[in-house]
Amino acid sequence: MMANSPVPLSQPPRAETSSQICDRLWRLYLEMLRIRVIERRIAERYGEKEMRCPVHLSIGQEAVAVGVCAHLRKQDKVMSAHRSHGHYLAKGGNIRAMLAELYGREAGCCGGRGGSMHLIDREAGFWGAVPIVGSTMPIALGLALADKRRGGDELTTAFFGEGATEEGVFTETLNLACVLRVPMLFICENNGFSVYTPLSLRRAPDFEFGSYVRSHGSLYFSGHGNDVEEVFALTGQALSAMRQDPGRPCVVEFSTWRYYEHCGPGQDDHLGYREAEQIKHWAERCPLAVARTRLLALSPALDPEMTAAEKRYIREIDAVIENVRSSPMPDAATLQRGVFAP
Ligand SMILES: Cc1ncc(C[n+]2csc(CCOP(=O)(O)OP(=O)(O)O)c2C)c(N)n1
Repeated sequence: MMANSPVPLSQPPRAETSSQICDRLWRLYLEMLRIRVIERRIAERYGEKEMRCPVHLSIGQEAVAVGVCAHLRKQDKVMSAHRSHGHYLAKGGNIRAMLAELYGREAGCCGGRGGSMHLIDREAGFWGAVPIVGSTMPIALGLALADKRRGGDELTTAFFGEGATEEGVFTETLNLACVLRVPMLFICENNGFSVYTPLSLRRAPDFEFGSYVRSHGSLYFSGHGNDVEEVFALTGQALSAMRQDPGRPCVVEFSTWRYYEHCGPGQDDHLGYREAEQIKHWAERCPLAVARTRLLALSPALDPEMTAAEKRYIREIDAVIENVRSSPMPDAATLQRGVFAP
């Protein structure tokens, strides 16, 4: 499991052999494949109307979740937003608790009350997904600040889309992190759209996100989010820059693309809000296909192993789904649990 990497953040990376590089890419690929298979199954079974919550699939964006989380230890903390399945899984979140949550079961990670947008697995260091756009960031900053005050060495990472950076709370959180010198990692997944609205209608043509971030006093990196090796390498650079400048937060922006509709199990390119050329551009850059091509060039013998791994993940997710479907619904007597308002 990539999420529990034995390499502490405090150690700089060593020079690697090509077999180590191939081995790492293989593990990154497998983790992306696992997430893809799980989300594809969610999409395929959604029409049965047993998952009664909205789903925001991250199909197409797996490389960011996997490449970033591969650097994190179990005790490092991650928070996410409405599109959180990939982050939860890449951080080592319990798959049965996630599926049970989507199916509204008692065994769900929120007791079946939250659904897809409220995942949490603190044991795995996944401190929660919050679907109020942008609101994850100050909570994550609070976690990071608490760790800093306790003298801990845990790293807190917040994943969010570029739409969240248009909320005032992004500026407030980033500013406070810089002022209080809290070394938090902000990972922005820029898929170009806030629901149906492209960036070109949301930012002035000369708006420069990196300069904006840096002007607060934060570190900033950007790169291709559909290349898992680049995500891994860039995150490594970001962490190393943070180590060299203790107390400085860092924003890393990755370009990427969601292949499915904003919310739901289908595709919606027929609606015409994304240009055919963009769709083609990103279809040719599927993060799994990019990694697969590179892996096969390094080691053609992996081809049958890829097929076998996919079949294994499908069997595993199907078994989890059947187990979850036969598990109990929450007891109606507990309906008010967690309700604080009168
Ligand atoms: C404060 C707030 N405003 C609006 C919404 C409705 N909404 C849900 S997702 C979304 C788009 C978010 O875009 P982005 O942050 O880029 O993430 P993406 O969906 O592209 O992954 C919006 C506007 C919300 N959930 N919360």
